[in-house]
Amino acid sequence: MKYQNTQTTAHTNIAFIKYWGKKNAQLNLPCTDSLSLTLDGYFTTTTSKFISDNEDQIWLNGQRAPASFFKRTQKFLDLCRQLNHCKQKIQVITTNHVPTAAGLASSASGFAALAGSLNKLFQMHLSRAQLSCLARRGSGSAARSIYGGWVWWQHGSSDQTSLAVPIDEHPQLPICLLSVVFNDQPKKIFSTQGMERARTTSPFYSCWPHIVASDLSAMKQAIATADLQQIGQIAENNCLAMHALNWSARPAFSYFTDATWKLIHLLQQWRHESQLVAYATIDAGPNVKIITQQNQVQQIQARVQHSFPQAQTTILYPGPGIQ
Ligand code: 2P0
Repeated sequence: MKYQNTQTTAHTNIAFIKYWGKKNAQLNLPCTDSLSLTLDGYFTTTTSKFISDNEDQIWLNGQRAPASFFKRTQKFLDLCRQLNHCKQKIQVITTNHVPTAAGLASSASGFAALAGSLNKLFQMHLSRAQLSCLARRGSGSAARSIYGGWVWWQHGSSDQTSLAVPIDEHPQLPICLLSVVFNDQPKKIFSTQGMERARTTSPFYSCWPHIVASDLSAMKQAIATADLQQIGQIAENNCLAMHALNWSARPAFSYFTDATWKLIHLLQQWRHESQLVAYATIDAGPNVKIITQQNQVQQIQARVQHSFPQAQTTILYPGPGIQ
C-alpha cells in the first residue's frame, strides 16, 4: 500500500441542545437529537499508520497512552479493521491541543480526528456523512465534530441514519463562549454512566425527548434569526433540564458544585441589572461555558475573574470542521 498522509485535525464542540441518553449503547444511537457549536480553541491532531508489531501502539501527547485511553481507542481500531477485513496492527499518534485548563471534553475532537485519520489509512473514501456515523461509534459527541460551526446530530434509527449535518451559518451572529474552569480534575461519573443512570432511573426521563424536540425547534429559529439572547436562554434552559434528570435519578447525582450555582445566579443578575448577554451551559462536570457576544466577552471575563480569582477562563470562538 502506498504511503498515505493520514494527519487529521478535528475541533471540539459544545452542545447547546444536549445529548443525554442512548437507545443503543453498542452503536451509540442517542435517544434524541442534539445541536452544537464547533469551537476553535481546542483541537486534536491524529496520525495513523500500519505497523508490523504484534500489538497496536497508541501515543497520547508524546507518551504511551494510559490503559483506559488505549482500550477505548483499540476498540475503535478493531471496528475499522473489521469493516475493512484487515488484521494488521496500527500505530496512532494523537495530540490534544488544549488551552490551559479549557475544561472541554476531548472525546469529541479525539474520535472525530481518529475517524478522519483511519478513513485515509484504510482508503475508505467515506463522505462526511459516513465519517460522522463512524466517529459516533467512538464517542457520541464526536459525530458533531466532523463539521464546523452549528451542527445538528439527527438521532436516526440505525447505524447509517444517526449522523450530524451542518446548519447554515448566520454571518451576523457575533457569538463566542467564555470557558470558566473551577476544577480540571477528571469527573467522578463519566458521561456514559451518568446518562445511562438518568435514562434508566429518572422518573422525568420520559419528558426529555419532548423537551429536546421543543428546544431544538426554537433553537433553530433563534439561529436563523441571529437572536443571540434567545439562543443563550434556550441553551441554558436545556442544560438545566438535562441536569435535573441527574438530580432526579435514583440514586441521584450532580455534577454541580457551589461555584457552578454561584456563577449561574451571577449570570442571571448580570442579565437583569447590566443587560449583558450571558447564559450558562454546563456538561458532565462543574465547569461553566458562558454564551455571550464578542463585544461583551472581555467585560464578562473581568467580572468572572473578580468573583472567582482561582478560576481559569478562556475565550472560544466558532471553529472549523475536520481538516
Ligand atoms: C453533549 N455530553 O451533547 C453531552 C452533554 C456531555 C453533556 O456528549 O458515551 O463523551 O462517548 O457517547 O459523547 C459527553 O458524552 O459520551 C456528551 P459517549 P460523550 O455534548
